[in-house]
Amino acid sequence: MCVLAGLALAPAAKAEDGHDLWLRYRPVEGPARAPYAAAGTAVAPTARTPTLSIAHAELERGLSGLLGAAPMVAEAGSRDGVILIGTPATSPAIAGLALPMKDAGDEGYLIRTVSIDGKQTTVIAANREVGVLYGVFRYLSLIQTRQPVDRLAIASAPKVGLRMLNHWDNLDRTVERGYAGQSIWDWWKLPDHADPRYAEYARANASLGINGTVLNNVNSKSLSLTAPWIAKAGALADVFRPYGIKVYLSARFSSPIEIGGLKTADPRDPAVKAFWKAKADEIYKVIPDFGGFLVKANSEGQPGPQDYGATHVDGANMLADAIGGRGVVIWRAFVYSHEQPDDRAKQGFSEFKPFDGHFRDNVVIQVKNGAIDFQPREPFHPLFGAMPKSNLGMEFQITKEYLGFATHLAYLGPMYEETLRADTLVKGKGSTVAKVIDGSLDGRKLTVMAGVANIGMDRNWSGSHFDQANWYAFGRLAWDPEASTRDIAADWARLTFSNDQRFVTPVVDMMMVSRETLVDYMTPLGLHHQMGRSHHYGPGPWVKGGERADWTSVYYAKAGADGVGFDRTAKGSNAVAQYAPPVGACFANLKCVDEKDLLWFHHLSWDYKLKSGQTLWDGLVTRYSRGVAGVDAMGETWADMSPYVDAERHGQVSNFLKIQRNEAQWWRDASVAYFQTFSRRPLPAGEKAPPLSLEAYEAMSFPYAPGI
Ligand code: BDP
Repeated sequence: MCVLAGLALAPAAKAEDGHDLWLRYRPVEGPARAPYAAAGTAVAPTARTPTLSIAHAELERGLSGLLGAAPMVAEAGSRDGVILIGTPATSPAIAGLALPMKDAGDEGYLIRTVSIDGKQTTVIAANREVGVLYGVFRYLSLIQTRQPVDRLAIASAPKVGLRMLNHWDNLDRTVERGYAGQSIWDWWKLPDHADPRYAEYARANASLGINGTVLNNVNSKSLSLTAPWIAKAGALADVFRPYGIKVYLSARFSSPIEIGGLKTADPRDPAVKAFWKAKADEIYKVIPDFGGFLVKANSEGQPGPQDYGATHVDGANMLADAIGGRGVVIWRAFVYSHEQPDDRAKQGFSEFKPFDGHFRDNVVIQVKNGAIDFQPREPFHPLFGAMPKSNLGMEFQITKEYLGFATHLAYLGPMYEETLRADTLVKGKGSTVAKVIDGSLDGRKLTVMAGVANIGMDRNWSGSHFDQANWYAFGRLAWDPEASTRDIAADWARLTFSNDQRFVTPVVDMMMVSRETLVDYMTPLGLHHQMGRSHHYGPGPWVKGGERADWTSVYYAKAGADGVGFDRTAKGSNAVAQYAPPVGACFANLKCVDEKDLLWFHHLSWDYKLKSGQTLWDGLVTRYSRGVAGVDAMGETWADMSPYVDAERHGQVSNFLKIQRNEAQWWRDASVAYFQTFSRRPLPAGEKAPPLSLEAYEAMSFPYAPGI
């Protein structure tokens, strides 16, 4: 009785746990509803192929959720307001319309308002069935975000061919750098039991146009390439196939030894070649549309061709030959070795640039956005634009390993956009990273954008509600690397929370500054790699010693009595020389370099004068504090949003913002305490001294930090 009474009094915004992501299809209410009701809720019969059945069901689900109408089936042309979906091959009615289908490309779609037998009809048409599914999601999102749908003339096609998630999921269901619970792959019960989450996962990704997923960690185990595990991957591939998603596997380079009984994994050895060819054949028997291999080789202790005196080209091409025309080999450029004393930022370029033009056509070199490692801010990787005769793919990190795990609110759209819009200048102005990635700069056909997934078993998938926005933004940018991340944020906020402009405007503003706020309190002015050792949680600017210098913070900040920063000019490591001359010259020139990258490229005295007129020391401290104040501002904005968000989600975001506030303060205090031991200067006026001693910050330990 009591429970029922409580339910009856429930507030208008019903509790939500975030599981529905941006696909909530909550009813359109009030006057906004009428135009949509007129535009149509009747869906014409659709050919019942696996993919078109999913598209049809999604349309019915969306319309009935949004407009409340029981979807009616009506023939196109039988009345106004019918929606017709399909391909020219599956629908004679669509074929008869003679639409400019080439505008839809291979995977895209057209959405058009047309007249059929004098009746207004909405057509969602594509050349391939998966394009119809993408078009259905787009159509529904128009209603979800309250845009008109009565005179549509949309054509959209992805600019990047392979739009992929990389899961760093282990076979025991832990997730390397995962902050959203266990891996969603319940390997133990596969292949016999397919958890319903797999189809939900595929649906969510298809709604963004993501068309590939690497199931297992780049730090991989050979076991995943044995028959029982191939069968498990095959069961997942069967679920994903109708959603247009291909399965890929990370391949451990030493597998010929570990599971093939060979004494070597030398890529030039005929037995090794035969092993991989047979392995590929075995996989293709189970997964006929297998996407291919992702390989981390000779990086951070992983095996690779260099173990045998062979090269990345030998390794990648050998695997590419084993796969043949059936798929691709994605070979990561994230390589560095502690035996190599040179600046770690230079090593990827130094190892790969000389091989430009040597890789097979079905090899893609996957390059992280920056030259170190997914830091809160990095200048774009110098390999972009430097290998015009090779397929170069982008690797972004969606999971926030270095950006506050799941509890810091940081919308990564602007970070991705910053890299994608960076101008390499290799072919003059406008040679942006986006144009390298979409292949247009160098006429490359095989194009890739990959994101390291932030998905786990948490009900809200991503560990926090706002981290869903990073998955969403990644997918949208993979479709169109030149899209505006402000527009993407606005769409996401509307889809996920509310269309009320009193919500959308402040929340989008908050999202757009959130990553800069985080940079301020973690690594202002181009500092990088200052986090805690190994788990990467919290500040650790004092981290030094241990197995390798380039895993320490002191290697990167080089703080001393004389100043702070990593000199990458000609006087230092000369990493600037890896960029096209005008770009490198600008980075090297204190008058030209953007202050946001200052200490990435320069080692400067504590008294160096910033553009503001402040000294470097004062500017550093005030930026840390500005970051903390920025989190306060986010907390205030969010507090005002309670009328527009259900209490459950509002409460979780509020709590996380409190965690973020405390940790931002900790970052600021610990960093100030540490750097002050070198600057030996007082804090600028009005700045509070850190409450604890440096030793106290250094002594903090976090043995159970997640993600390792
Ligand atoms: C680093 C992560 C590590 C990954 C590595 C990679 O800390 O867990 O294995 O990147 O990308 O940032 O291979």
